[in-house]
Amino acid sequence: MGEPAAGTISLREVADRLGVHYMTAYRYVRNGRLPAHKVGDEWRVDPADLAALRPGARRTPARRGAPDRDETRRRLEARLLAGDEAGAWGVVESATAAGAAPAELLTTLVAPALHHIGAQWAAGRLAVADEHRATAVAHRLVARLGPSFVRPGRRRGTVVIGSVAGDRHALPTAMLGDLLRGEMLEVVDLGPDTPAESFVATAASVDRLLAVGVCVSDSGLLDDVPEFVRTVRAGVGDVPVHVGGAAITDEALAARVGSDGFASEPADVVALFASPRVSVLD
Ligand code: B12
Repeated sequence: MGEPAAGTISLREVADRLGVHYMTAYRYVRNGRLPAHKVGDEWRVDPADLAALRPGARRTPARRGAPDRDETRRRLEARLLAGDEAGAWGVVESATAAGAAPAELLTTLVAPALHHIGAQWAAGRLAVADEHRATAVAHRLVARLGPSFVRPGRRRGTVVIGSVAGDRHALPTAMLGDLLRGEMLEVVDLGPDTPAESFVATAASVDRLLAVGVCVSDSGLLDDVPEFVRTVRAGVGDVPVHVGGAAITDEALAARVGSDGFASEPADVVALFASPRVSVLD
């Protein structure tokens, strides 16, 4: 068991300093309002974070009654990095209670938290272990939110999505899949590191195929993508093959790797897959 970091205080002391019950202080930690980390069985808090929690020092919401989106994202990010699923879910629930729809939870809360974690890692401020721990919790949040995207009714058609061979990122297609399901599309998500042949075989096995989506997060794989897309395209006939994700930064690059379309904003991504120009298949 590690030693508490110098200067940090226990939750009991937090409760004393705030003049609240121990369980109230604990709730602040679990719902992400108060950053804390665990040493053995004990939560430790930096007094600077405690000062920021005091009413006088609290951030003013952007709009009266509206939760501050950045603040909520920061709270979620802290819980992800602490590996605290219950606390992270608490943040998601409080955003839901404040009116956020499931798609908004993914696009304005979970994805931005992950993007920020990625940027912090790239800047050398987080270790890869932190990123792994946060991703594991994010996977569980996405899984818990999954059923809320499924509605009864006729599907517009099927899309097959997955990450390009060699790309280990699984969350982008999991989240993209839910956004598309929420728009009445049937989604087959092949997950990370999918061979081109698996895209082809799956595409041949589904009803009313509308489009294929290849996700590329790691730009180190970009050289292989044009050949990959050619193989997929040769196997799926006239169906559009879209390439997107963190490594596909603009339209020109999308075209260069052989994509039929480009979109980066969530609403445009959904529109790209649900585009009427592919409705001939129905
Ligand atoms: C979690 C994570 C990991 C985890 C993945 C675990 C898992 N099970 O998924 C682990 C630790 C394994 C990992 C590994 C690596 N990672 Co990483 N990772 C991330 C991180 C933090 C989050 C990814 C994520 O889930 N994002 C959330 C999703 C929802 O966002 P999104 O991908 O942008 O998707 C949205 C849109 O792009 C779009 N979209 C997604 N797919 C598609 C497809 C189509 C067709 C379309 C139209 C749109 C679309 O819709 C989504 C919803 O809006 C990102 C940071 C980031 N900016 O995303 C880095 C990031 C993607 N990783 C990065 C890197 C460099 C790596 C490594 C190379 C690091 C290394 N040296 O080992 C390895 C690569 C391993 C490999 N071969 O794949 C870089 C990539 C930079 C680049 N473009 O090349 C990023 C951007 C971090 C950074 N800022 O530098 N990573």
